[in-house]
Amino acid sequence: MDATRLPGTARPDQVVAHVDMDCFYAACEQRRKPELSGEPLVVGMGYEDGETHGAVATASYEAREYGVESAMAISEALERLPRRADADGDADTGIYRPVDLDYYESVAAEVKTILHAESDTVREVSIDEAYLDITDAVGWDGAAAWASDLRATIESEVGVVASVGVAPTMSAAKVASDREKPDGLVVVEPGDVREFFADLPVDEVHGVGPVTARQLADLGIETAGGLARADPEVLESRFGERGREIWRYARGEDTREVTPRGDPKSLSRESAFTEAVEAIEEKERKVTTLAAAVADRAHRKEARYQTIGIKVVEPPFDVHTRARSLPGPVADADLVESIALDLLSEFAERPVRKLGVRVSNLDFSGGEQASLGGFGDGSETAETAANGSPADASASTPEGQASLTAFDGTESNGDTDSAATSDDGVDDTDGQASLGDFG
Ligand code: TTP
Ligand code: MG
Repeated sequence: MDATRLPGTARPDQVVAHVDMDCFYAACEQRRKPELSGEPLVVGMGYEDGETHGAVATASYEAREYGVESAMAISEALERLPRRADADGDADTGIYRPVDLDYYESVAAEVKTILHAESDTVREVSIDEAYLDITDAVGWDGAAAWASDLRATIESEVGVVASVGVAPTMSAAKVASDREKPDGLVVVEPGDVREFFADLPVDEVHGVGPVTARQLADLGIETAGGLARADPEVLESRFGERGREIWRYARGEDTREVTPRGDPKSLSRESAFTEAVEAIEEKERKVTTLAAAVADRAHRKEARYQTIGIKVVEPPFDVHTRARSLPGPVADADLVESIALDLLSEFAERPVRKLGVRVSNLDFSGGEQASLGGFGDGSETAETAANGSPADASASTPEGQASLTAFDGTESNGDTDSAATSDDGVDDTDGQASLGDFG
């Protein structure tokens, strides 16, 4: 399809995808306890088992049918959906669980790794949400099929469900991902943006909250289409500069481009086997390929790294991470390979369905820095590190330098910030989600 120029879009052919996980914290709980799937499930912040304090972080879509929603007091949620007393379960009762953020961040990191494999331009905006610029990687012709494949990959590889919106602008993509939640996919092609917005309630326009929506209703504006047709002068006099901004958004105009923030905290590649593999040779082959790919990625980004790690997924979703830190940053593909293989040896006998290699503790200072005093000597460090061979996350290298990091989970937070709990935590994981490329 030919790209149609829209007034106010940053690039005429821009293709933006917005990915947002469905009832994310609840979905994570359901992944870890499949018997919770399909149940009314409430995840409470500041909530403890059996108590009534705290607030709803999220609720499964089954629980939402009882009127339970994010930010509601747990006490109120309990009135709408009483707590289930025993495992057999009564009708019209729900299961309540406390938030386990470390776990959700580890799941989010797996999703983000897949997203970073899809495009070089990914902006993570919250734990369960990201924008991707797929203009070059996919384009309009393949956008719908790509989004459908992406959703399938996330569900099969991570075990949680994403809704995806694809549109020519960030604001339209965000609205689109929300449109058919849960389990939704909406593609808004360039010529259709105005029409797509026309009948939406005005509070779905980016930048319009409940207060502004009420004020707009006073002006007789209830839909995005109505807002788009309103006089921008009137809006500006009423709401200031923001008035013109929401008018533009309602018209599908949005000049923002998807920009990743900051330098990546880590670089990684991962790849799944079609089915679980036990043979060590096959695992080693994959780790060798992944190690080379990660080292190459770091080379292209002019990054040196001080920590080298692997991720091993045992079926179904049992994620193990091992890492080893060096005394100083290096850029050495052989070292990435030898350490990764050494870390893998612990899993020689175990069934594995997915492997990953990651470098972190990145240094972008480039070659101008003073000599590292031998830290760059790969073979020597490799030998030392290989001898150290820490077999689990509590072990340390002989130099006592171990800062063992994880791809996900609590230990990664200070290091890779991979779960992107905030806007500025960008983990440029460059994962390999497809089976073909490295197989
Ligand atoms: P959202 O994406 O807003 O919500 P969600 O993923 O639970 O549901 P949806 O299917 O509508 O996308 O937020 C992501 C997570 O952030 C959510 O699972 C829990 C957390 N959260 C809170 O802790 N408090 C809140 O008020 C909201 C809105 C979300
Ligand atoms: Mg969500």
